Amino acid sequence: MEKRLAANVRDNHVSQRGAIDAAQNGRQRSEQKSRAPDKGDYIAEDGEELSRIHKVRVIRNEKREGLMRSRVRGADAATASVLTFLDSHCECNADWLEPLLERVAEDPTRVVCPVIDVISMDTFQYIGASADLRGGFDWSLVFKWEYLSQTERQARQKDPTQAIRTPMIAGGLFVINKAYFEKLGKYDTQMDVWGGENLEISFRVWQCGGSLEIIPCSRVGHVFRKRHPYSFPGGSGNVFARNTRRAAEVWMDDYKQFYYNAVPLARNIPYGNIQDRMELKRKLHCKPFSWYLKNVYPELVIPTSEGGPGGSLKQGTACLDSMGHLLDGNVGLYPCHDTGGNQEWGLTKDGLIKHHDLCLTLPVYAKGTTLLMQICDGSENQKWRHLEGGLIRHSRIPVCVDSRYHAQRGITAEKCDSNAETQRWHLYNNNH
Ligand SMILES: [Mn+2]
Repeated sequence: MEKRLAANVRDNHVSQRGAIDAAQNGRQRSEQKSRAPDKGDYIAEDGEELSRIHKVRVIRNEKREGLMRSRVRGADAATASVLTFLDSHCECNADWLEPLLERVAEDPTRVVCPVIDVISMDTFQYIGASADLRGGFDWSLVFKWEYLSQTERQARQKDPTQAIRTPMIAGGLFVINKAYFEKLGKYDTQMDVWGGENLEISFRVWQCGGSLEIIPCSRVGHVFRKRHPYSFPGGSGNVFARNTRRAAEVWMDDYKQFYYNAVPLARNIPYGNIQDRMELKRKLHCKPFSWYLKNVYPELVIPTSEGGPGGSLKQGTACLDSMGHLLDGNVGLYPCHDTGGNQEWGLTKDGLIKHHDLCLTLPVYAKGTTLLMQICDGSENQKWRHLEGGLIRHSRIPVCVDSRYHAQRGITAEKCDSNAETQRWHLYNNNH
């Protein structure tokens, strides 16, 4: 029984691999075709050789669909009770499948991945990867590998075969019960090309009652490439941000603001309609993102008014202070109390001066203008440069953040003057 199940699954995984091959290699195929063939050249149709393998079924999309819709199409066509998704650029190691199937057979709400070994992009050499890793992310919502904690690594030394709970899956390689995949809502098929779908399915599995595991007894090699070997209609950054926004909007509740703070440009990317996915979340009675953070990924640092990237902007013993004002309010100067709160300001690499999710903004390009706190939108009137000597100059016009009228009008932008004490600001990190 076990063996037959395994054979069926293998059958299905290859058929999906075919579908993905077809989708991902569409561009390559057209390039191949455009080359004038030499006499006697035989150019195989994409997937033709795969389809000669026993039990393999190749499914070709009529047009480019991207990986989410292609995978759903492969999954819909599969007949076995367990699905295995593998990128086309994988090589399975010995006995890779059984440990994965066992975990899913024991509990169909487990979604499991092998340890992903590295196949060299240049030489195809197979290089074993560390099994002390799991998948995580930061607030930019980009997947990253991270080392298990000291305690977890020690526990693993006692039993190196035990499953590793992972907050996120890399996305290219995993096994899932087919009925569970369907119940959970497959993939968000309004996502395009590549990216963000692993984030979305990871949040969904955890928040809706399942779990994600890496199974160290299973190893599959994967070619990690430096860039995508295909084009992204609309640009890879925009497609990735759109997909990621869809995941954040559906699954992260108010915590999505931390994503927008980390990637301000994403606020302006249209992400389409998410009603179906919100309905799915409601229907499955999925838990809130706060539950996920508390129970699955407590290591993710939540930016707060204490700690985090915050600091203060000092002028002698006085500090830049929001004076308790909120959106569209002006800011003032107040004796430093070094406890964050209204005096917590951060200067980002992009040149934003941030107080929580508000940015110090020059609303009009003119000297004498009162600065206001507005939603960070990455626009030019929020970009500043902290110069040597302490001046904070606007990126567009030669005005600097100035406190000389703070008692009357709040902090204003005045003609930059390196001799003016009222323009000299020092950024202090409150964490040290
Ligand atoms: Mn891949």
